[in-house]
Amino acid sequence: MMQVALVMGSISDWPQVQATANLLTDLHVSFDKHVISAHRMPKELQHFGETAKSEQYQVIIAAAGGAAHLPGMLAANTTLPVIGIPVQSKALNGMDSLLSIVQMPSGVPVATVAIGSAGAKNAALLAAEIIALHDSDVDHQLQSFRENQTKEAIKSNEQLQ
Ligand code: RP5
Repeated sequence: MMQVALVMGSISDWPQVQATANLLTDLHVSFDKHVISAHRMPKELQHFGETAKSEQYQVIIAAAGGAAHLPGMLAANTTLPVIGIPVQSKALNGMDSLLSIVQMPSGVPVATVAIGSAGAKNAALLAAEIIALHDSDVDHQLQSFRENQTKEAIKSNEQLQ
């Protein structure tokens, strides 16, 4: 029983999604990984969305590039929170992915993070913040993450000398 389903539209997305997986691990969030292509595996996509709640997932993170239907179609098939990562595509540098994911019409939300590396990390942090509402260990890891980040930012002043 995993807390988060980490789904990507293609194995070609994995190099970008790896940052999400690494941070989820650091934050003690349990997850499993899936390639589900919206256009190549439409039946599997529907099944995954429909059964995600009974599989006991609490959050779905979905990364996709180009005409990125995956996060929206997963969201259409579940009421679990879905976080969408716009993969940085080659042709349009991820603007296509971003607009496809963020512009969900009213009624079916996808929490969309930034294109590429920042978004991949923030997706993990946002998922962890949701999980932390009911998981004190994850909450503690998030507090430590923030404290370290602040310390490093303050310490970076030393580089100015
Ligand atoms: C999307 O199409 C995937 O999320 C990927 O970003 C993009 C290209 O996929 P491949 O043709 O590399 O499999 O579905």
